[in-house]
Amino acid sequence: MKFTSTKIRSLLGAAAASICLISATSQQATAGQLHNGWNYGIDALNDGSGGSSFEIKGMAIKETADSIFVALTGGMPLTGVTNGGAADGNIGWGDLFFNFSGQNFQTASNTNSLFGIRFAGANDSLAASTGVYSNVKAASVTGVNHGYNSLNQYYNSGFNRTNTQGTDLSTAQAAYNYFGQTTPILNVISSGTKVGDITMLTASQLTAAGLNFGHFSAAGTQMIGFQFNRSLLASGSYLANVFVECGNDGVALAGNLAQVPEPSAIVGLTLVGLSAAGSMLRKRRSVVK
Ligand SMILES: [Ca+2]
Ligand SMILES: [Ca+2]
Ligand SMILES: [Ca+2]
Repeated sequence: MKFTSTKIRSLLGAAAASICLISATSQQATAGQLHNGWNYGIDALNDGSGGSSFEIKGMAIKETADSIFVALTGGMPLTGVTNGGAADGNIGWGDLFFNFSGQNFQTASNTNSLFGIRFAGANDSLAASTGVYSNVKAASVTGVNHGYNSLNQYYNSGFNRTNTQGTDLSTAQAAYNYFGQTTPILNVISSGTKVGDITMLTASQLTAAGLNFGHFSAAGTQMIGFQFNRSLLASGSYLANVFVECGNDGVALAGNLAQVPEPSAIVGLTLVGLSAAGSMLRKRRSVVK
């Protein structure tokens, strides 16, 4: 049998295609809504208490070989809004959490098992600076931000809507099961270990990376995004979530982060491909001779 270079290319192409298929499938296993490489959690468009500034419309996450991208949209600016009822005169975003533990949020918090990301430098987070934190415990700052003391109080005030915490925690009961019903809304990092920094991204950088909340009719007036090193987070199924500082709106997103390949594994895979090609070429040469 003769191995032509076309045949070798098609064999290697098939191998590459099957690797892509595996990684796409693993993300799809637990993701809500995938579009153009981003995993979206689209929030109720009418559950922001206090007006359009407090309305979250959605969260999206994208994983590449070396980075995690996060995007948030709605009416809340990165620097928050002026509010006389808040202790610091400002209400803004809380911190973003990733929970890989499979436990509910309070259990994960009590065992310092959360990852947390402070992305809003002007908020009331107890994390010292913006960045990615591991071994995180969470705290509530709704009380000093003119906010709700529990999800129960928020829903009883008339904000119980379908997709209350996005499409992945769509009902009040699902939110109670995960966050707790009458306990404080834990929305900032209380303690943890800083493991790395984040890089803020502009709306045009996010668009260039394939982000499109408009596909879900969920583009807000504010677009917030950032990027950080893939290796800073764990792998596997996660639930990510963020609330505003007052608890007036929140959104969650379920997904799956692929196993980070060891550098040696990538080299190994490449070597297997090269040696397979080399062996085919050698065979071809021997046939030609
Ligand atoms: Ca909302
Ligand atoms: Ca504040
Ligand atoms: Ca919400």
